[in-house]
Amino acid sequence: MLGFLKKKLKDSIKKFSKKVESEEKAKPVPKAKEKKPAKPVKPEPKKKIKKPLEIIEKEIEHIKEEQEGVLEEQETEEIAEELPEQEVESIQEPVVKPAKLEQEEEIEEELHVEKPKIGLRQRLFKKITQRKIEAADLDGFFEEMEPDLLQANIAFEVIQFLKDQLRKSLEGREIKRSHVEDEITKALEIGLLKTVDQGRVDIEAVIKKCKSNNRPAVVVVIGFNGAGKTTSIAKLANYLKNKNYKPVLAAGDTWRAAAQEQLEYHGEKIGVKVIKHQYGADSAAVVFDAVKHAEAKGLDIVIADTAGRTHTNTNLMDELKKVCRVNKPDLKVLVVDSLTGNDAVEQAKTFDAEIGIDAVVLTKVDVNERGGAILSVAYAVKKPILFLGMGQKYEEFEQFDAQKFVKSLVE
Ligand SMILES: Nc1nc2c(ncn2[C@@H]2O[C@H](COP(=O)(O)OP(=O)(O)OP(=O)(O)O)[C@@H](O)[C@H]2O)c(=O)[nH]1
Ligand SMILES: [Mg+2]
Repeated sequence: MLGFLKKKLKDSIKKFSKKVESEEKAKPVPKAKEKKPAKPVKPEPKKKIKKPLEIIEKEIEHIKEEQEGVLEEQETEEIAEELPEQEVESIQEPVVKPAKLEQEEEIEEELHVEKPKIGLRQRLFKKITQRKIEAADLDGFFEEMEPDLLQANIAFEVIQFLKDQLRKSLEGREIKRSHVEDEITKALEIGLLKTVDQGRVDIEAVIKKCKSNNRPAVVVVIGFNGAGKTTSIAKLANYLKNKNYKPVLAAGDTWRAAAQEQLEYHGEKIGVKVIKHQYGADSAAVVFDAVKHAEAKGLDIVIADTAGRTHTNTNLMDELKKVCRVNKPDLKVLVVDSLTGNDAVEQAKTFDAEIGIDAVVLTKVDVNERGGAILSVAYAVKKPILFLGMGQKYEEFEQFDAQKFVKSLVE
């Protein structure tokens, strides 16, 4: 489950931390004591060479970078300012270049350059063990990761959000090189959590609140064709029944052939009554009857099925609005097939805009390798995920735990 997404996240993190490590290897810092003995100078006629100022400046800069990392710009500028013209003229070009450290010492001696005040060892140690994360590092990270995230069905707006989150957490921070993998994982975890954790809906608390008002809770389940509404209704009823609540189901899909029989089949299996009318009947009326039945029998919750519909079907959307207007549900739950690609976000946004949803159930997560829809839908509608459908069996229905979900992606 979600193997593709997990693998892509892990690969990107590993690549990023390896890159930082390899930079360390690519720039070994010479030890101060490892001076190479200067080769004997060939007895060539000594020639005075006038070196342009910028060449000497560059030389100093290069030597210092080699020895102790990047020389602070300010220092170099100061050296340049203090450099008198005559002294430049007096420097002789060596015939055979001595070892860099020796060369640096000579030039510094000639130019009376002050040695760094901060201990070299400390500087070197800091440079080797720590690394500042720059904007370019994160750009590189996302450049590599973005196609994978898109392939995993993560919406573009979610990727942008993750980028911003990572920038906020990491950019400009000095991070121990040995901790890069941990730090980026942590930052990604926080970003993913902010994406998918849109609060909680405690369905038991809803039932209890309604019970204190002497009425059953009413839940209307809506969504696209074949998303898994009817199956999820049966799973939810089974879940609540196992917690000693008394549910009743309303066969509000009076439109699709065999929809009522399908719900009755599940009702029988889990031992929960189903209220139904004729096919073609008013869906709002079926739910209304189920609520009356629950009130009369002292039941705890009515869970209403509705016909699957495309979010662009105006007639069916109007029917759904009527169901809600007449029965004033306590929860309107949108069921989304997690296998749906980018369209999942569009579906969720339209259902929310038209009907106003309170929570989401994502189904078929058990057969979903990509997983992007889970992140994208939650982020798009900013509504909590209530359950994940994890299979065809009634008990394969998991209460959504955002932290656990995100941990499982990055661990
Ligand atoms: N693997 C898997 N299959 C699921 C899950 N949830 C639903 N299904 C299957 O998805 C198919 C459609 O499920 P339904 O519950 O009929 O979907 P629906 O939204 O009610 O469909 P319509 O009423 O036609 O709009 C069925 O074959 C279910 O068994 C799930 O979590 N995992
Ligand atoms: Mg159905």
